[in-house]
Amino acid sequence: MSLTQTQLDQFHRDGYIVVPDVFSEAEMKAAQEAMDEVFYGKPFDAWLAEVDGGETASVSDGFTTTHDHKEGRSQFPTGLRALDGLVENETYLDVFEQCLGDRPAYCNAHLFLRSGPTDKRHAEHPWQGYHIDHYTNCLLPPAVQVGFYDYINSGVYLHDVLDDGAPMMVIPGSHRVAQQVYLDAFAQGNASGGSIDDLRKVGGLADPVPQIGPRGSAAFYSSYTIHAAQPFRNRRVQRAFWTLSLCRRDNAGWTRFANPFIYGEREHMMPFLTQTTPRVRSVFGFPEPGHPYYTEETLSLLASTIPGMDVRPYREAMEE
Ligand SMILES: O=C(O)CCC(=O)C(=O)O
Ligand SMILES: [Fe+2]
Repeated sequence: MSLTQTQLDQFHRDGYIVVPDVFSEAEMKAAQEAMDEVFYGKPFDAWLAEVDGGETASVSDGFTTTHDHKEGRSQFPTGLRALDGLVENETYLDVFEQCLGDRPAYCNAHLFLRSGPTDKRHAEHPWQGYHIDHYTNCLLPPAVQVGFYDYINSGVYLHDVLDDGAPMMVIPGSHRVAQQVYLDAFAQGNASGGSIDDLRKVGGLADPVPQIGPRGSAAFYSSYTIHAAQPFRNRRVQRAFWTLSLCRRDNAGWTRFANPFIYGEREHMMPFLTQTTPRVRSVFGFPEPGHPYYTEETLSLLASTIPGMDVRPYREAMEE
């Protein structure tokens, strides 16, 4: 099974799709047990019972770039077959390939956990926290075209994700207007890097939709798609995702150069990339001056997202 034309059209229109039945019940059960072991050192229910019994709830939510917990490791590969083996699912890879329109190349992958009892991984207000994930793997702000410079993030649902279990909030169609949204937001002082400070000040977007889905689904979304975390209404559940990001292979030099250089090494790499020459930046995957990626809009966004970077050589080559 891979996407029907209708599903593929939906992905291109909305910037995301949740595909059911990509993984089997048995695969998800084994993966969830392994993931519980990595984060809690025991099944979630056993951990929840301890929390109910008054023990201190302690779990490393979300992910970090050097994620070796005392219980296990959450960056790919974890060393646990029930988790690492999910990448071999042919349907899953087919869907990536269809959505990307090219054979895929690896950006990054990790376990992503939000645990109801302890979760703080959301903004205070529903209009806060909207962002694109693009800068996790790529330093090049959104181009006006979609489907070439963006990449695809995916989350595999190890269990049912219901409305009260903090499904991700996604804005349909936002990937197609991400460039303009960020240009406007920076002009209004309403953006910090990849984040929009106040969604209410952004006009013309559709209402956010919760990305619910049954166990065994896989969600796919463009790295330009604007989304946010929301709080758990039911704090007695967790949200356990196995995640993977892949980009187009013909564009991997640009879209994945951030990893590992700015994923785990960001604090060291960013000052260097900001100061260095266009020629050296191109060694790290930036398109060279004169490349059609550079426009007034992308240069404006680059100046906003990499403060201190001298964009003049790129502008001069554009004007030639
Ligand atoms: O999975 C969620 O609830 C949203 C989290 C998110 O957007 C992120 O960590 O980038
Ligand atoms: Fe995100």
